Amino acid sequence: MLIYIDDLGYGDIGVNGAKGVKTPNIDYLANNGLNFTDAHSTAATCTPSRYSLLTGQYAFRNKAQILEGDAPLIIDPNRRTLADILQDAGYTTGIVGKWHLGLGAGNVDWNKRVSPGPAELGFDYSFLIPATGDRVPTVFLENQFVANLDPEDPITINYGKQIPGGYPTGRTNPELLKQYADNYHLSAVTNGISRIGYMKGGEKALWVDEKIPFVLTTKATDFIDKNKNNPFFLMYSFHDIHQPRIANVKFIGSSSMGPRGDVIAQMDWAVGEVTKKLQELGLEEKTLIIFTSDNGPILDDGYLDYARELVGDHKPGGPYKGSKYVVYEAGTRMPTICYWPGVIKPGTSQALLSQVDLYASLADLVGQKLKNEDAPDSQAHWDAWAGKTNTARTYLLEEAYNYALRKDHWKYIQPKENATTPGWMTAKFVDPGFLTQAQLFDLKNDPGETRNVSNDYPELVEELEKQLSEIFKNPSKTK
Ligand code: NG6
Ligand code: CA
Repeated sequence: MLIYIDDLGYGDIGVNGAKGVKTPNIDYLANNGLNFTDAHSTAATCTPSRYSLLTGQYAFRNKAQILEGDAPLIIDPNRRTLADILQDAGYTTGIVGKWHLGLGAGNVDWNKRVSPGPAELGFDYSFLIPATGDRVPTVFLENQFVANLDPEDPITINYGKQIPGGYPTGRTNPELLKQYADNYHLSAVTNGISRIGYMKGGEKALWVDEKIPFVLTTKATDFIDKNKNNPFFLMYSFHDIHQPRIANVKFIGSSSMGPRGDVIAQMDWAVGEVTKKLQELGLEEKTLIIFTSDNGPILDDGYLDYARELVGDHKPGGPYKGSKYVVYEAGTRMPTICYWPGVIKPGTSQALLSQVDLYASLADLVGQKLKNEDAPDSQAHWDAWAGKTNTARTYLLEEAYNYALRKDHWKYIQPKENATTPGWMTAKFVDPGFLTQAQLFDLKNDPGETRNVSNDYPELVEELEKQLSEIFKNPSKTK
């Protein structure tokens, strides 16, 4: 089972030093499993990370970027995905929660089966938030049909302009809003929250944000129940802790950090529910749980929920610099736990690993041979995920608005010249979106990336630059 959290930072869990919120259920997995200190998502944003996780291919090779809610599926159904591998190995496969990889082939009709989608990529079951919580359509899709859709009230969405008869917008009707948003998130208002994009219809199918954790957790535990007698793979892909951060009343005030902390507590509760389900069914010792996140933390991402003001001395990125979107370590260094009682010994691991490696590593675990064209950037490191060795990758690519390459404790950030940081980024970040200077950091002595030593090690910079251009040109699974 893969538990994939959205926008959770390295320092947002108790075992990694969280201050303003308690995460007892995640801490339980970490204390009784293997807690990784240097495991990475492939990118500092969602779509690219998910793309790499499922395909074993770096996102830049397919120009994967954050997608709007009406974008076509970005994974070619002919490509063998991680779900295909597990299906081929006899597992029943399911995904519950955030998708954000696009759906259909353009001009989607949301009132019919939306295809291609998860089924065409090897998932036997799907229950999806199609894109993000802050993008239309704000409805769930079950097996690629909008759940609870009234055929008399069909859905249309538009990312360009208001649809006649569409939901009012946050711009025209701010009095409808329960959480105010910036100019980029002021379109269709559903459930009192304005989103990116315009929408009409589907009123009975609209999700209620406060209930999302319960709906998804029930779908996840139902899937486990149904498959308790056969091998299964469940990807429980959380909406939490992405914005809009609208905690259920049960969790309001459960942290000292306002909505962002409260949805961390809510997410931790849901992790506890799925873990408990496995225990109840006696499946704990038969199930590998991987817990991780798709990209680094972010305080203000467009809604007025006072995350920045209330964070106190809690450090969402732990000791690391940067955030979601940004190439510094906190952008991709993820809270990561492997839990499998009886198989994986409790402890911590410093192994340098990327989520792109889960593909080949899990294929090894279930005995599936990869074809040459499968998973071009995925390295098989099951022994490292299982804690049998601390040695894993030599090189590791980090994708954001810049590219960076890790080699052991060294980190090289490639400069991006003549690039313009998007306006909404400059408004929000102290660190610019694009970094225009070459930077080299020695993370062993400077984990916070404060001293650029590129001038002291010109040969290393040259080697890492060369290695990067090699990765850009060729599959990197053997490097
Ligand atoms: C950004 C959105 C942000 C969030 C993010 C996706 C703007 C200005 N900002 O483009 O609100 O939705 O995309 O987050 O549109 S992610 O975790 O799915 O990558
Ligand atoms: Ca994310």
